[in-house]
Amino acid sequence: MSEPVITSTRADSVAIITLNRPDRLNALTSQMHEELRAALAEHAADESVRVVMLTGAGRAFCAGQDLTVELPVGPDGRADLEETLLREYNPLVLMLADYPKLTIAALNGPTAGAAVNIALACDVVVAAQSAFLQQAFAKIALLPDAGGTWILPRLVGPKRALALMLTAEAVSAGDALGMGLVAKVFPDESFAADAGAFAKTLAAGPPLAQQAMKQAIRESLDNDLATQLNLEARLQAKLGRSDDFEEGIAAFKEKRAPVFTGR
Ligand code: T3D
Repeated sequence: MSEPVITSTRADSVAIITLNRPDRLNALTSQMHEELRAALAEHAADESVRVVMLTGAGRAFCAGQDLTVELPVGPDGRADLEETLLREYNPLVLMLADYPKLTIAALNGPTAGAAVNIALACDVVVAAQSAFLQQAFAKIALLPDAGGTWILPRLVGPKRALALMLTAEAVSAGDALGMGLVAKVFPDESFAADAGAFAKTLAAGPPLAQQAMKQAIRESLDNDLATQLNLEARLQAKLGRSDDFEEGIAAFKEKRAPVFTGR
């Protein structure tokens, strides 16, 4: 049995999944995909987990697919990349897109290739000052996968998305913040503590409302305004009947911090 390549730890209601192959800049392998999906599934089923944070061990977040492993080969003797995408990347991205907890990608350092798009599939991305995001695919004559061609034009617009893909240029954390790819940038020295504190703040938020926000944002991409207004009304009706709404109102009146239970 090979050594695990991710670690999974807990700090109260925040679960932290760390990609752990620092000598390969945490590049993704089949084993890592398998362990990652298993850890995500475990935290999804755990009622006490509110936020899952994904980060990297050592100096990088993740350098994308491990380019040194043997790739599946098709009947023509050439690499069969579709097989890997259908078996590993696509299920991971779909799992993140529909995940029942909040997810944070905490980019502690270089983030390249599919790792950028996996990070963007998380709900919120935070980055260390020295981190960068690089759609590195053009350098090896591929197109961005793991949902990159879907998420990037929606986040930065089609022209800028294409330019980032064509040039494969590294986007600094500061520029990524300006483009809306990253929500917060923290100093390198205090990154783990700052990202952890940020995760804790989100974990204290109202889980049902947070999930409703995720759903509304996701559906807004395909909805017209009237449909979206109806969706908001439907979701708000449910939230209005929740214990957490009562708690929010009570806490406001009593001038104290609310304690949300997700009910
Ligand atoms: O179906 C499919 O399989 C296709 C799916 C594709 C998905 C993808 O993600 S394709 C894109 C793959 N990723 C890349 O092309 C990025 C490759 N890495 C880099 O460009 C650079 O390493 C970075 C820009 C990320 C960081 O540069 P730097 O200078 O800070 O570090 P380095 O010296 O390049 O890397 C340090 C070590 O990590 C080095 O090993 P060594 O020389 O010390 O033994 C390097 O080879 C290794 N490493 C970095 N990236 C990968 C990797 N090893 C395997 N796979 C990698 N992706």
